[in-house]
Amino acid sequence: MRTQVVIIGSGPSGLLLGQLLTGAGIDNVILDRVGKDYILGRVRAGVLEEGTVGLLDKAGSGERMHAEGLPHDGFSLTFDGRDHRIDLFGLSGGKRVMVYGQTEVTRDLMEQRGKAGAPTIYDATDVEPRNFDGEAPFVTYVKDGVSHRIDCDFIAGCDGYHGVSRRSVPEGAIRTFEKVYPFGWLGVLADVPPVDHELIYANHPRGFALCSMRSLTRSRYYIQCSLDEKTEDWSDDRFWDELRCRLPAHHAEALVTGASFEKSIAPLRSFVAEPMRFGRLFLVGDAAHIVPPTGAKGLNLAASDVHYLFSGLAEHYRDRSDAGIEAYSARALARVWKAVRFSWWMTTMLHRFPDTGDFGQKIQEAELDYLTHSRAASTALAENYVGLPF
Ligand code: FAS
Ligand code: PHB
Repeated sequence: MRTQVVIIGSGPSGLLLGQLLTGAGIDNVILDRVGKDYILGRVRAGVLEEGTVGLLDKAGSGERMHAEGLPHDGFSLTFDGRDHRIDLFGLSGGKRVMVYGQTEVTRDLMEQRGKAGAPTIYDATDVEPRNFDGEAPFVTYVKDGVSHRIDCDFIAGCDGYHGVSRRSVPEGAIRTFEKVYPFGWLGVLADVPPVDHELIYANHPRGFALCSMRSLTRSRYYIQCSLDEKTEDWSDDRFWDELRCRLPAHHAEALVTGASFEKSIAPLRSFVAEPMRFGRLFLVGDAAHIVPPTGAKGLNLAASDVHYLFSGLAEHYRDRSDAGIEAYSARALARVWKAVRFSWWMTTMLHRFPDTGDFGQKIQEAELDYLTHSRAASTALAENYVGLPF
């Protein structure tokens, strides 16, 4: 088989890139090692920046998002029993975020790809990007016990943190930067109305908590937990009691609880691989970088990578120019590092760190007090949260 671009990974990165390429008449094949249902079963991001919304519209996948998504103009920070709203819309010059789950984004993109008749090969094992430092790259894989090869012009490694693409790069050609946080997030999904009309990020001496949502009848909650915690040790009642302890009284009293239907623990790390291009192989999204979800940047960074790579590939085929491809890594990393910084800053400000003790808690409360009483500081928070320009 031959195509113009092979995309490894059918998550948001791969599907969004595939949709944009197909729309531009650039042939592409997506390979994934698992099936659709497994991918749709993963519960992840919930907040989309305007740039991401615009790309989904451009990909023809925005209709249900606009119909069912929830535009949010702000969120609350709670600390020391107080509640302070960050007016994203007012502070960012009229920008907002869209609350719409990654699962639904993925479902919409899969549906659009099916309608376009673009090929996706699921349950493809032993996927290997090859010869990408030459002019004739190709990808091999196994499907139902049969080995296959796809010759192509370019390979997009959209296969996430644990994927094969980054691992296929010669060790000396890549540099990685990493920070692992000494805690995780225990998250639940429940069909109960959200505790508030906007998100709540809570700093508390017992640990961080986040009140989010997927709709007006489905809530997503997180509490910071130690890395040795297990979901089986957390009954719903224990989770709801701990969440109440970390919220100001008026929110704790308003909390509607119920049976969770998803419960998981995610570790938190900051990770960046440089560069993001190796000949005709490009790393995209989580394959190249990971951020702690505190700043709601993971999925949105994947989208800006896709924007830069799609622009470069379109220029290559349309204008016979490789300027965009040559600039991909530097352009993407410039935005990635700003989001990595913001996500680290939000995480450091809101979570309980074992080794900083009471002094650390007082410093965090002083930073939050300054942040919520300084227009300059709140503006900086708002413009990062709604998303820096592509
Ligand atoms: P993905 O990991 O989503 O997709 C990669 C795809 O590649 C997968 O379908 C996988 O099956 C496939 N693949 C992997 N190896 C392969 C191989 N060898 N061969 C073929 N296919 C292969 N972000 C937020 O903004 N907010 C959040 O709250 C949030 N929560 C998260 C919780 C968890 C547990 C995780 C892991 C991430 C979370 N993220 C969050 C970040 C997440 O949303 C990512 O940024 C987003 O999924 C990135 O999308 P992709 O780059 O497409 O990678
Ligand atoms: C979510 O809804 O899953 C979510 C929202 C905001 C974040 C992280 C996760 O910062």
